[in-house]
Amino acid sequence: MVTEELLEITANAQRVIDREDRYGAHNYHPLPVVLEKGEGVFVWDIDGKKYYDFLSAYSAVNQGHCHPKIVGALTEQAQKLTLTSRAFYNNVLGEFEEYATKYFGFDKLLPMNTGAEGVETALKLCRKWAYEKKGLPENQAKIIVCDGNFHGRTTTIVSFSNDPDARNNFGPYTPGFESIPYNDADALEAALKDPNVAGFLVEPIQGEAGVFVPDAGYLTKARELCTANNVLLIADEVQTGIARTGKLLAVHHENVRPDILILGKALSGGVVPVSAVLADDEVMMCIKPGEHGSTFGGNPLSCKVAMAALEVIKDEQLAKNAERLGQLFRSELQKFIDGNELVQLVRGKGLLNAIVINDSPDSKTAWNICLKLASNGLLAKPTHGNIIRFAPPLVMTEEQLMDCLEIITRTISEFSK
Ligand code: IF1
Repeated sequence: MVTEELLEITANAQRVIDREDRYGAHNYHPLPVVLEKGEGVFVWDIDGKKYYDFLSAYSAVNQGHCHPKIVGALTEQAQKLTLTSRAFYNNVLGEFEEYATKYFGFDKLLPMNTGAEGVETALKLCRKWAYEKKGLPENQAKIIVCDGNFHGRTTTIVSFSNDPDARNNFGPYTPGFESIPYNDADALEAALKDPNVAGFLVEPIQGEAGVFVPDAGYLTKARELCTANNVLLIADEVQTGIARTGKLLAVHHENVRPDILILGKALSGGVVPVSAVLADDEVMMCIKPGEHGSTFGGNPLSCKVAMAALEVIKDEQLAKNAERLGQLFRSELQKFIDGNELVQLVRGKGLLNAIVINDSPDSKTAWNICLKLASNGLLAKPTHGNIIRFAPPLVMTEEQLMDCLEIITRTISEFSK
């Protein structure tokens, strides 16, 4: 089947797509849908067609598109003061730091902008701590990462990626990283025998790899091993955090407390880029004035937006909603899968879920299903090959979820004939 049969591309949309093709870098391959408006769980394209958003901008709009409370905080602060740089104090950053450190339970917060900057900050902080507190020999600090990881797109971060698309021809690569199999506590235990290990960077659920949920107890074991070997446990909750998996943080499913916590995406509700690294004084105070920073990091506009975004998570009990609707989503979809050959399985936690299509990873089936889903009014996108991620905003109601399940099962059935 070709695109036209699966999804109509109007002349309006084609014009926009062609213009981007002509003037924009080709660093993405988007679904041929041109969006113009978003509100709550819905988005509208330039022709006024309405869709359920089942990607949530990769879990950045957990609070729903254009949440009035978050946009209100943005517009109010935007008319007062947007950016001072950290050359001076401003009256908002300290308020955000106090609010967020108490919200997540850490001594201090270092504000940045993108998730990748948050990860880079955590890596630098871990290395600094390793030399200045653990006493590792200069330039010998090693950080353990997991196969299948996705932590961003900087040259250091892709240095420890094993995804050829993310890594190839971006060398020379940053040294000091060792990759071990994900969800394998024995492999971690073996890797930690090296006395030069400074930290273990891990996603509590691997998002881009295809929503891999580790075995129960894996994070607990990782915590114990890191503590026993005086190694920092670094949790990348950029995608799994902020209530996405049915708890405020995915590590809370096992009551695990990392030494360094990385947040991003829905920390701002998808309104402006906000990321943050949280840690206790023992680690955070290793970075001294002038040793790390960012022009926009901690700007008053972002801080007000982030506080509003976090308030919405609490006020609207979005973690509880994600937990309840996630269980409903997986159980209802499982009933369908039991009678359908095309879908192998559904997996996930809270409202971070994925289905695996019963076809070769390089088949177009998952992509074509997403084209047809768009035609039927629901936006989702394959991660790798034959895996489709389903991650709607956490403000979804049960009725809307059931409506989406009808669209998903009807669409897949159309492919199964
Ligand atoms: C793309 C998905 C990918 C992340 C985790 C850090 C970052 C991300 C766990 C960096 C970013 C985004 C990036 C975007 C696609 C999307 C993504 F898993 F969310 F779907 F790629 F894996 N840690 N994830 O997931 O945050 O710098 O982007 O703010 O790059 O294609 P960022």
